Amino acid sequence: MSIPTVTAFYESRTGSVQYVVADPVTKDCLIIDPVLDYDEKSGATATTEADRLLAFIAAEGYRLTQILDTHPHADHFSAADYLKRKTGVPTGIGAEVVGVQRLWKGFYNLSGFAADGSQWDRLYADGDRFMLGTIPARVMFSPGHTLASVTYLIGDAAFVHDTLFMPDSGTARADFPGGSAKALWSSIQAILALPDETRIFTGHDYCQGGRAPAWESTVAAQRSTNSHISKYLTEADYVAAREARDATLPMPKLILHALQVNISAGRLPEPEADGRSYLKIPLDLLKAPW
Ligand SMILES: N[C@@H](CCC(=O)N[C@@H](CS)C(=O)NCC(=O)O)C(=O)O
Ligand SMILES: [Fe+2]
Repeated sequence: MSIPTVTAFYESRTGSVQYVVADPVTKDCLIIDPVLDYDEKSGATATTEADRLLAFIAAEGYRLTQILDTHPHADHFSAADYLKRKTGVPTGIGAEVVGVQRLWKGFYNLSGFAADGSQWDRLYADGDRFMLGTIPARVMFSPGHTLASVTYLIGDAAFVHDTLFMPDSGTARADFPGGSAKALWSSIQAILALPDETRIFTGHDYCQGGRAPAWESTVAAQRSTNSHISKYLTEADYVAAREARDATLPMPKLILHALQVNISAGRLPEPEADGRSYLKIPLDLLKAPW
């Protein structure tokens, strides 16, 4: 079994986990789900998190080969575009991102936007394979949380992002536009069918009960102790419970900020005549919390 070296970088503002995954033999590495810092109160952006990843890669003597996202995020900006401009390394995401682009192109009324995935260098479909140095990798289409979500299975490590969280935190929500609790259930079953010892790396941790952030588990641990999986034994039970819980959750505070950036691979809006970029917020599009 090929065992990549996985280093996680926790971003506490949004509870996101960014990964550098490396082949210890060749020192080839890739990045999964890098975060571009954004403070919605001031509108300020920064590249502190992304630069932290690059500094680590340089210090380890790794060679960066790809910059990947698991899905267009609803709670933070992707740093993929920044990292690509800085390093020249190709970006990638699941091929169904085109569906998410179409949805949000409509929601934001972006008439000139190319909803064809051309903002990324690689669009990965279910079953696509690539190598990380000497380590084989496979892409699993994992829709549900979004209609474009993918899992990257790299050697013995599965980067499942917002499907399974840590076992004490259950599973991701499925109520964003294009989400589906039924699809999420199927995606989770496919992940749980991987070998027991497969390492599972989640994309978020919200520090359940105030514990320290955590991101690594195994298929065996998820199957036996995940608070949603071990409780709901049938698809119908899971879907009912998921939909009931999702109905109580407010939208992520950055969803309308983030999607317009993330459907462009993390590119900030084109500067206007004054040289400044502006975000667009559609009113009365999403459900209110009241
Ligand atoms: N409070 C967070 C919520 C973020 C959120 O909704 N996260 C998604 C993943 S992008 C999720 O699945 N959350 C599960 C939950 O809150 O139970 C925010 O406003 O950003
Ligand atoms: Fe997400």
